[in-house]
Amino acid sequence: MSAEPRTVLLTGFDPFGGETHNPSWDAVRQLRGARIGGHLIHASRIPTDFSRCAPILLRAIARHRPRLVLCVGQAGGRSAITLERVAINCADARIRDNGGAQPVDQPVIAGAPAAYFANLPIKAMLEALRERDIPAEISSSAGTFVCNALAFHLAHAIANRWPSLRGGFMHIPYAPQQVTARPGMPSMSTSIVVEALRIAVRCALSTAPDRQLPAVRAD
Ligand code: PCA
Repeated sequence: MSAEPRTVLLTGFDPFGGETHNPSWDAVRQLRGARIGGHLIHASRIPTDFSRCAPILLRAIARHRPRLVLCVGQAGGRSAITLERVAINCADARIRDNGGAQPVDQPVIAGAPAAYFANLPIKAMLEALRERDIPAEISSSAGTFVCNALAFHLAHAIANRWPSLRGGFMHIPYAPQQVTARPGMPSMSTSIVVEALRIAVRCALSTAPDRQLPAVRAD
């Protein structure tokens, strides 16, 4: 009998808000077909669109049956990799998504819980990144735009459909080429983000339960 293929699913987003690139997809796509911790990496590109993001994610999970899902998105203005602790059942968009929708104070999933915690070992991942000199923080808000919505859909699917799946969300800073005309705005090169993804995935696959460490980010 052949063993189940051991796989990890990484996702990144389409550009949005007038950008021509989204560094999350630029990083994630570089790991497609790689092996990390004995697992084959699948990569899915997710539209920055409230209504279209979840079906694409859920189809990719059903197809690849990963042990771990790490969704990645751009958080312009943040200076570090941020490991998201929580996803909330609220869509409140400052700008239109790529489909033209701009929900205001809507639930992501009507009737679902107010919030879910990521079931990843985020403190161990934080420590692993910082040990390798990659700036990283815990975040307790993924915002209320499409990234939070995708993180919420993922957590809801884990809670209801795939209880043995581990999954969560990582926000990354702008790439250097996005900040050339934004003086003072922090950025992180895609090669560092790719290295951070390798470290985070390897750590998440090999750590359970999480480490008990104080948070670094206060929000
Ligand atoms: N960042 C947005 C959505 C897509 C992305 O990369 C967010 O933080 O919600």
